[in-house]
Amino acid sequence: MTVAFIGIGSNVGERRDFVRRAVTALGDDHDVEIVATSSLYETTPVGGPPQRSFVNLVAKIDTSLEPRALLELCKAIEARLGRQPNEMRWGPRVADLDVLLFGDEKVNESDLEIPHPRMSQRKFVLIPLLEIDPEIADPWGDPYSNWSDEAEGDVTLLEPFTPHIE
Ligand code: PH2
Ligand code: MG
Ligand code: MG
Repeated sequence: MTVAFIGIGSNVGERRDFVRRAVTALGDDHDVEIVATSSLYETTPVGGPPQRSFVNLVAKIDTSLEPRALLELCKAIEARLGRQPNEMRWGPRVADLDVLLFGDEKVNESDLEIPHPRMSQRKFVLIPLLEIDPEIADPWGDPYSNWSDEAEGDVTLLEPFTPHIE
């Protein structure tokens, strides 16, 4: 089993519901156990066109999947929640699930980079991540708390996470 962190965001429709449903779907997978979830945060969009603010959360999981299988699971959940393929990069989305960290592993492939290559520049990732695990460091031992002051975007606490009830 490996501890991994997944960043989840939504800025279309019932944003909180999409984030909750994404967490539920992750936890429903036989090979994933949700260990902790951050609060829900309202966050200003970073990059992309002018668009609605996001709701973001980070989930800490324990998984027996390999990184690529975890990526495929994230994509399948996005599709199940109604995400359209070929949408604009960094544009509006009902659900985005990104593998942020996977144990101490480093992955450098064209469609999968771990740690997530932009996570240390983004408050909407760092603030929820540090809420769950204030001591968390990258695979080279550099603590993510070093980055949170200079990172981009504004982040406001919305509410604690409560699971989605079907
Ligand atoms: N996701 C992006 C691009 N910009 N901004 C915020 N606030 N939250 C996101 O989840 C987000 C973003 C690309 O996936
Ligand atoms: Mg993303
Ligand atoms: Mg993504």
